[in-house]
Amino acid sequence: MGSRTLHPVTTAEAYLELLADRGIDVFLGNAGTDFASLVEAFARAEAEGGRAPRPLVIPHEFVAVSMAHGYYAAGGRPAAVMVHVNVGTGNASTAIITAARANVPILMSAGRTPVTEEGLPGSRDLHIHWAQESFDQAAMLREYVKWDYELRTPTQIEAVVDRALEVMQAEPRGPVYLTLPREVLAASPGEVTISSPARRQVRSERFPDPARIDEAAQILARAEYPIVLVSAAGIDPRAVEGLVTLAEAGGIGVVEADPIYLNFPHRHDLHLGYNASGTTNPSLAEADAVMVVEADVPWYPHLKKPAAGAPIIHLGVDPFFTRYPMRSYPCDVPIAATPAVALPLLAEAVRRHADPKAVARRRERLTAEHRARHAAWEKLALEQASASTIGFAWAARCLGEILDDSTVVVNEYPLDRRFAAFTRPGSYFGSPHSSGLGFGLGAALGVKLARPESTVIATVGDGAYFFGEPLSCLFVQRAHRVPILTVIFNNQQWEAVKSGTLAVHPAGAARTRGRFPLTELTPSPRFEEMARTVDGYGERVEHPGELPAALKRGLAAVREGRPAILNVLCQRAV
Ligand SMILES: Cc1ncc(C[n+]2csc(CCOP(=O)(O)OP(=O)(O)O)c2C)c(N)n1
Ligand SMILES: [Mg+2]
Repeated sequence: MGSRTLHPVTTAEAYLELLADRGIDVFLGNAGTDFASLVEAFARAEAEGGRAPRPLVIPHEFVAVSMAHGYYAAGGRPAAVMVHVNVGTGNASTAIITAARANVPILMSAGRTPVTEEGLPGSRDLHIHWAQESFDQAAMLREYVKWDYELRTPTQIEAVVDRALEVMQAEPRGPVYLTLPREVLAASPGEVTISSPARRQVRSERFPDPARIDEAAQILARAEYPIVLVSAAGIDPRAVEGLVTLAEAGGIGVVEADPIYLNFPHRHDLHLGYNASGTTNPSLAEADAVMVVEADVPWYPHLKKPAAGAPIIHLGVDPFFTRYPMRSYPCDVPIAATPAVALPLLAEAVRRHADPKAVARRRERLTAEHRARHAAWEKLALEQASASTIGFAWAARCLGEILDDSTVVVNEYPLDRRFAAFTRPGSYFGSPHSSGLGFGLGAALGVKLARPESTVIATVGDGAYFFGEPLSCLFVQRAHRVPILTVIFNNQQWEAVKSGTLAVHPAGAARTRGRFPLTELTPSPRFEEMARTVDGYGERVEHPGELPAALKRGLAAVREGRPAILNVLCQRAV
């Protein structure tokens, strides 16, 4: 077994070497005085060719964590984030909630105010060092991280880093939180011998219980109208392939239930739509067998449910979503397994149990449904082409038209997948269901960082744009050379809040008076002018016919390396 001996001047240096040794290649930092020895260690690594992750300065913590999220989702490699003590942790917390609910591993860390008031290298030397102390700094994030710990002594550095990386990457994955006190970072650990490569491998696929696979296969094979509801399996491209194999083996329709990845190709004949409970998905109530695949919210019981007699199968690494306080979906057959592993096995079992004639009959019926639904969506989008203002369906369709093999879309809210045909695994990233607004911009930068060869488009509502710390994101695009095209679907309001009001009070005063206090975002800023602050490209688009060419101009700018913003003035649906 290999080992390496490090000769760090400080613990901070040993920490960075360890991160690099363990494959952490980016360090997204939002620094304060707690970073003293890390800044010094990065400078020494730069000067002396030492090993360290690439340091990127990120002007807002929320953006840093969102970037780490996108970086992992698009590239499969976790990043390290470090923020300034308790105050930086506060700013990062929304993005940590998002990563937790999406099972995205992030090595989240923060400094700790110096413990000692005098006497040690790094002891308190500013007013903030008293006021920034917390009794329990990790308490702020404890509900949303899988593990938290404080590095108390340099001796523990390897064990602590390895424990953090191990826990965050064990299934179900998620962020961890490590606090690093200033004196410990500044201390001289002497010679440090570490095992290298690390002997803490975690990758181990979860195989399903064969009896449950057989049970599920019999249910799916015998049903007349079986459907799959899937939200998040597509983070693993193998799962997309597995789902196609299963659907074809059994003549099973697939609905992407509020998808946060591309789970199933849009144009596949067995794709039945995008929303489990809404009017856009009549399948749910008709289905006589339902399989839920990595979907925390497969349907909304308050609005629509599967038929009472339909057996329900749940497949996922944690099909019970054990970190959710309350969730009561019926589950007749649980399959706790990695979808990419379980789906081909299930397809095989379905093939064994199914009558090929029945499969062909189901496929025919589903294909007809698929075509009818797609034709209706196409009609709706095209009707908006000649409207006087830009509708969301038309905007989504125009965007769909410019997608090519190198384009990746990160969507926060407005892009309706019915109108934009995504087909490639890894080409679409949506906002996780905890919906801490602002995720999209930072996540898109993380995607670009992970896949520099891709053209990345962030689609956001005007509301989401405000939340995303847009100036920080523009800074990052230019400073770290990760330009993206941002398309703002600007309806000058928080339409979701209006719709929510109408859903609860369909005949209330807000509706009858046509007044929705706390939802208006007027007068709307000239968002496109933000691009000028970083020598980027900005354009305002108001008419449906102008949108295709404007998107092309935006793409051309971003492919030249300039951040681009399209402020698309959209029609209000409510
Ligand atoms: C941090 C945070 N604050 C508030 C909300 C509540 N919220 C959900 S959707 C929404 C409006 C989003 O506005 P926009 O992006 O313009 O999309 P639209 O609703 O107009 O389509 C708000 C405020 C949230 N999800 N997250
Ligand atoms: Mg809006």
